[in-house]
Amino acid sequence: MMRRILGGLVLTLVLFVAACGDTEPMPPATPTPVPTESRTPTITPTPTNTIPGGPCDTRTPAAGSAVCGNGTKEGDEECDDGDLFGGDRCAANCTCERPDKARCELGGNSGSLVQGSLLAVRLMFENSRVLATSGSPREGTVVTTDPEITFAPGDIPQVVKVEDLQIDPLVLPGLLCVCVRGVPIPEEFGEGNALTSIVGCGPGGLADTDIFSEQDHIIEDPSCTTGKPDTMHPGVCNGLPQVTFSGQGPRGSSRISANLSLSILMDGGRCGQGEPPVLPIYGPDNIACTDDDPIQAAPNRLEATTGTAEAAIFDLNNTPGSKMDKNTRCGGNLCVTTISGNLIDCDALEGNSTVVPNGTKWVGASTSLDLQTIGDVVLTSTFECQLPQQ
Ligand SMILES: [Ca+2]
Ligand SMILES: [Ca+2]
Ligand SMILES: [Ca+2]
Ligand SMILES: [Ca+2]
Repeated sequence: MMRRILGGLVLTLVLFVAACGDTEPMPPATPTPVPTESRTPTITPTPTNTIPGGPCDTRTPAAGSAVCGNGTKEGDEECDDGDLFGGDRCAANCTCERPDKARCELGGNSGSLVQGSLLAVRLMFENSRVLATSGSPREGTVVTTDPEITFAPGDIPQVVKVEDLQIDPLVLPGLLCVCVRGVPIPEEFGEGNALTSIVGCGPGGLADTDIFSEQDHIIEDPSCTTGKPDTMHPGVCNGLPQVTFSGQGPRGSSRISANLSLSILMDGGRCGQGEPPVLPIYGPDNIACTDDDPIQAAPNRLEATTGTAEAAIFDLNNTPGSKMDKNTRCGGNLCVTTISGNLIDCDALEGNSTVVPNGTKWVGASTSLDLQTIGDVVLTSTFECQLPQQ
């Protein structure tokens, strides 16, 4: 079981604005410069791997046991470029990456549900897609230079380049426009990658496919060294978001970790469409959600799975003993704090690596505290691959 602390808020400010409905402009959440990237309006099939299907590492493998990431091609390794990152032709499990990308059109119920005690708001992803670069499965367990990282037999590592994460802005009509961007973390995901994932296509499936996110609004820490001072409730120390991974998913399970920035444009939900005037928040190019926009929020991590994701908040809204979980109410109905995904059809995936099979669904659940007006919220998100009907 792996436990770790996540940095922060995901998608949160959206709901604050959605809820309050007043016209006061909201200050952007810690606007920080985002590394260079560009929004790609149309799909440009230009894989970074320019070696079409052939071997990406022509060295003769050394005999003996293989350690992936040591820079030496050994045993059944197809390549070893000395790192454990993909997106650079040699995947994290030391297999050559496929030259074609696996495409997922976000459809079906793809979107996010943001819930506070008093409301629930749904935002949908439309016209959005993800193109993943895949390695290949290996027959045995892959041992790597990092003892924390191994691949079970049949695991397929994938990455998504920043330019291949094409999420159209989320619009709340009459209120605001949310720009969603992938932001690379080179030291964790590899150069230029905004997302990594593993698909467990071996007989043993995939470990750690259930995700539990919890946050405690009041923690006993007088100097608040293990939490964050609560700016809305002086004297209160907020616990940090905690994420726990557990369980063992069957063949076809997958887990993803993405680094996303969600910037909010207070433009009445126009998102750059329709009649002028053009707004200063669209930047010099007068187009919403491009690199020159003056507001670009700091990125946050999003963990998602084809298994089950659940979230809970304790001492909800600074009230000792109160909580938000699957047994409490959000906006009059039971809160949706547990959400389940759908497995990948590994046979279909391996038969046609350019398309992620229809119905594949990743889900995530996260928490945020002290959103202005609506207080603490649980956010559930769905990423479902649905190719349009022909
Ligand atoms: Ca090696
Ligand atoms: Ca590599
Ligand atoms: Ca507490
Ligand atoms: Ca712009």
